[in-house]
Amino acid sequence: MKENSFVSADDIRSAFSAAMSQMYREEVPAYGTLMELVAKVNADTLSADATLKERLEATDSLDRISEERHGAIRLGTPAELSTMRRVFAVMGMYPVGYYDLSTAGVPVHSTAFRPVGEAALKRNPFRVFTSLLRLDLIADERLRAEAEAILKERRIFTPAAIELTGKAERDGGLAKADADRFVAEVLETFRWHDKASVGADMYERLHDAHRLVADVVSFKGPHINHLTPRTLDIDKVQALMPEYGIAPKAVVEGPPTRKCPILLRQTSFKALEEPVSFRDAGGGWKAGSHTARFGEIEQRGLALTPKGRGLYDRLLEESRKVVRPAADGSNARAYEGALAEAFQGFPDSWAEIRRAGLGYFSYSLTEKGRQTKLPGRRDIDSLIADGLVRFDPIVYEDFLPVSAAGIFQSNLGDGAQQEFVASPNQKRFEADLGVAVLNEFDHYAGIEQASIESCLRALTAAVAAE
Ligand code: OOG
Ligand code: NI
Repeated sequence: MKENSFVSADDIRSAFSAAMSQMYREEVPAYGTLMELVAKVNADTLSADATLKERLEATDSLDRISEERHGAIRLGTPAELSTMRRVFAVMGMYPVGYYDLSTAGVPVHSTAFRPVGEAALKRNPFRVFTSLLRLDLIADERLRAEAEAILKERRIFTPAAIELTGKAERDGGLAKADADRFVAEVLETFRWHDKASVGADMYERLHDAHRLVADVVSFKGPHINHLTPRTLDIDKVQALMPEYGIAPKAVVEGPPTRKCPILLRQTSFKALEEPVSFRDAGGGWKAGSHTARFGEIEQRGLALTPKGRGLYDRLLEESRKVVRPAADGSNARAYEGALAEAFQGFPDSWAEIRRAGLGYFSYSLTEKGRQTKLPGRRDIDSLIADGLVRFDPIVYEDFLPVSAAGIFQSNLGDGAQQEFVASPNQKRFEADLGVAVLNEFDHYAGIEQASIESCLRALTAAVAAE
């Protein structure tokens, strides 16, 4: 009885995503401009491409596009990460995937909190790329100890956010008034603070160790550092950004332009230098600045199987052996050329990709399939050949480590390039998180399999019902 009065986790997530978008629009006006540009390009793309529109409608995913965004935060301690996990769970967001960014010279490792399961994703696919700072990668032991001591003292969640999270866990959900309060309280964790919690000297020392260390340690909380809308044509948005007064990063990360989009393509505009003040010895404030918040857009395509991902990784590496994109954009055209050349090796029609087992697809009955009754089960390929079943790409909901590294780097500036010994430590991350992360491939395979089962059931159930 009681459960009926709970707001669903999906609705809480939707409300939270909308509140976050509103807050970021007020805090970073360029984000609002980007949202307008993306909405325009998406509308133009849909009116020019009837097949795409029909496909999105048929798979019930047209509505989610304009609602769709991801954000990113960087946390300082294991305790913050495990509490964040509990908070996101109230919104139906679970940790999927492990990303090691030490290889790219960024002292963090990460996961993405996101909805899992088709229905939840369709309702609202809001995701948060969540990184945990790795002080173990910082060489200066004294600084490391000082940073740890500072982080240990801070409280990134309001008491009410913690209390409501506990209540949701105990009762199995939140009623309307509590859910509203939960959204408002949790939003506080993501808010920008223009007063640092350290002095300018300490900030400088942290900054010298790595700009990211300063970003995490110097502030009261893990301000949201970008929110990323989903576009249906990233090349067009990239080309139009300067007209809207936004300077894009040199190259689009991820696969090249293709007829059939795969995985994820992303581009961003550089982080803004914003005024902040630091504590001074006399108890007053000293003016300074900090650079952390930026804008990003992304185009999502087909989720790849381990075989398809293997091919993607190999082709990407091949192209980067030919040209490594420079941050200043000086070799951007050459890089795009090398990328397009390398990806000749990746089939560019849905049918070929499916036949080669490179991607995950969702299967559904065609009109003819709905009129048909079969005496027994048949294999899916022959049902497609007979026009009874159609297949549509399953959207990639996750992130790409090489792309994420490119996004981090473009926002850290060239001066921040640093070498760390590659040291993925998923076990440590999961111990800090308090659970194992979900495996993304299992998840897509499950959605694909369920869609096949449901086609077969419907085709044979028609007979049973006769
Ligand atoms: C996260 C960068 C990664 C993406 O979309 O790959 C990311 C960060 O800068 O904190 O958001
Ligand atoms: Ni991002």
